[in-house]
Amino acid sequence: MSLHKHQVFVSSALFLLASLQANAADVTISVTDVAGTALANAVVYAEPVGKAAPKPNTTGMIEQKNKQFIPLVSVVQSGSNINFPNRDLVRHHVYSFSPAKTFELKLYSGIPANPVMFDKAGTVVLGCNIHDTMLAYIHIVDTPYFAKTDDSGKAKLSDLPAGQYQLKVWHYATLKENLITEQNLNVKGSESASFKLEVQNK
Ligand SMILES: [Cu+2]
Repeated sequence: MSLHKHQVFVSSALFLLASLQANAADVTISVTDVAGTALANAVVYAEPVGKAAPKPNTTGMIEQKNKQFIPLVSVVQSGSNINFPNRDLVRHHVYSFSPAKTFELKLYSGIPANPVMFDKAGTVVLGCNIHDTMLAYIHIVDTPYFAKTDDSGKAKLSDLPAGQYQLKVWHYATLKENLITEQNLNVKGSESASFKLEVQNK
């Protein structure tokens, strides 16, 4: 191998390494309450600064089972569809009065013919006209980079391209309703971040 070819090989390898790192940046986020107790079901998401986010092409699902919505908290990118299959023998009447999406699926069994499109960022609170205790939340975000914290209060955003983001968190039980807490995030390699939220006792 000539010196010239060798240099080309080395710089290609470095370039490949750099792009692998740039494409594989994971961000680990930890969410607790002010006392330091892990908070599950927090929605965390990273909005690219100064760049349009890639568009979604996903259909989610919120089931009704044993007179409960499953899951309690969903997060989708704006422009996503959600199906609302009823797995119970009783009929449900799903509705939302939330400004981010006002809709109703009148008394039905089985699977509705069409999913519902959520095209605006914000929070949607779901209820059932027949069963007052049924409650669920959909947080709609303008980015494909989102996750929910698990029981240990941890979430991971995978494969973020390098760059600047606004990292945001939302939890349904924050003292101030619909409070979104945010911090700057500069993704260079794998990163971590943490949030402490004021939530109501549950
Ligand atoms: Cu119901």
